[in-house]
Amino acid sequence: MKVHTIKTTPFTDQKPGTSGLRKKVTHFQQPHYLENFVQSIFNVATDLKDQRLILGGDGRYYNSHAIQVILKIAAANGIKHVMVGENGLLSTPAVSHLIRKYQAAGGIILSASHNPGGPEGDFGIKFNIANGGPAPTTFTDTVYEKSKNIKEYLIADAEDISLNQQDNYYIGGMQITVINSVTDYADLMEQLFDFPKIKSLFTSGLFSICFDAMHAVTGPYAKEIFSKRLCANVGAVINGTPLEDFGGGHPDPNLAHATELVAKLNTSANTAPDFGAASDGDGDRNMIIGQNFFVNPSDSLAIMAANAHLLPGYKQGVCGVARSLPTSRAVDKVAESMGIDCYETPTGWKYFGNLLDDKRITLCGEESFGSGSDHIREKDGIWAVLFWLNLIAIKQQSVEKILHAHWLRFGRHYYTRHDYEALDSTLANELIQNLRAQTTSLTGNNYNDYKVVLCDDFSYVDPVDGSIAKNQGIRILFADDSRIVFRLSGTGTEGATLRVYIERYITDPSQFDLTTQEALAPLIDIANRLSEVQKRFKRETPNVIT
Ligand code: G16
Repeated sequence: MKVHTIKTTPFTDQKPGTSGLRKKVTHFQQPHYLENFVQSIFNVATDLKDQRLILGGDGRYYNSHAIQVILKIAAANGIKHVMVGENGLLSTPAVSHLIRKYQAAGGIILSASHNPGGPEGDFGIKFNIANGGPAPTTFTDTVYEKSKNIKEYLIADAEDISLNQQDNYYIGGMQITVINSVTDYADLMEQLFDFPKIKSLFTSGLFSICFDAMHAVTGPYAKEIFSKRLCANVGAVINGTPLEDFGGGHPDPNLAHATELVAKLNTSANTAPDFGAASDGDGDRNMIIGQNFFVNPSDSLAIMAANAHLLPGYKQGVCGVARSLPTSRAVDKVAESMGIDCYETPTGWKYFGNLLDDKRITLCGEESFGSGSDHIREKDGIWAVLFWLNLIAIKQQSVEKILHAHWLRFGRHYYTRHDYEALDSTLANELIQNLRAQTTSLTGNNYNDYKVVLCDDFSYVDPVDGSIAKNQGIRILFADDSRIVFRLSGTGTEGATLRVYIERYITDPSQFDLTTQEALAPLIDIANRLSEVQKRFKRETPNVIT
């Protein structure tokens, strides 16, 4: 094998965010940009040498090209074996599972998650470590440092590999196995859930599902699992063919973007499916909806914690739970009643890894449409859908009934997130700094009926390795358990995105049927006043409300 050593100059902006390096495709297309970052990963992950690597992505534009480049750089850097998904497709949860199942030393996932794709859209690269989870900040910070000083990268002189056929190939001494993207993952799901019971739900003819794969990676997984293995109704999977530009859509499973699915569920016609769900670009997010009924992701996590013991894969019970800072505290109430620990972590799935490895938690989740368990080390969209289907098959109740019963037992956390996108980064940082400067003085203040009892900039000390993450978000806690959190997104590719998270806890059942924005109106007003968001950015309303 001939290896070329290519001289290069560093880029200064290869700092991974909340979840890997995300940039516009056109940015990645600059000469050496992709190669520099990949070589920087190999320069840090030296334990990959002579080991196995898992490689795949969500099928977005630039996926196939990046895979061929990475294979050649991997061969030149002494990797022994790469398992790559057929047609370059692997969902993020599937990569996490494959790393663990085949004892790989790591995995590279090509995705910008829920961000739009296509030549004008976004692209991204994530590195996962041997436990199957996202690389911790210590790793990504070191990659960033290396990228700022890189002088050369190594690349094998080789032909492109045929990715559309399951087979073994070689670049020099490195073996490449093109694998079925779905089978191993589908088999794992079959171990965790009661497939015969879910199947009988569908074959009864009384229950139907609509799953929106949003022309992203989960299409093939959904067809194999819901349609083939579980014999779901005709039309169970929509937008099931992965496309490089996601069909021009925005593959983010929320009410604003999964409009086709929402329209199917929010109708009085008797054609409406009983259950709706969607997943994102790389298959780790999920949205769950019933007929005319949206399940808030924070509530979904709480429902999972309260009911997991009913499902075969979790019959030993839940040892502990975790949620990210901005996720509502609905799961905290469940943990309290179960007498188990509930951890509050910064935003980012990587913070759950140590808690899962140390067996402190079984379930974890985030408001950003992510939930998962100790079965892998990523959030998992299809898994969440199966969890709900299994629960419905056991309880024989609608999504709405399950939620109402939960609120009666634990109370209801009304919850919303307001996103202001593409803001001037300097002004956005100033807004946060201004709030940070007020954290001490706000405590004790009254805003109408709301008294501030705690205000700080959230810091997290990892209880397993003692690592510290500072400045993770401004949180304001009120005497009635309401909360407002402000932080800047770490996943955007254009300017800054301000996220404002607002929640209110209600125990009076006569107040369980307010609209969310109505229930939260006084707190939204306080958040706007404190942040001065309208005045600072001349924006009357958020771009996205979830
Ligand atoms: C990523 C992370 C999540 C995080 C989300 C939003 O999700 O994996 O942990 O909650 O971004 O992060 P931010 O608020 O910083 O934009 P995904 O699905 O995009 O990989």
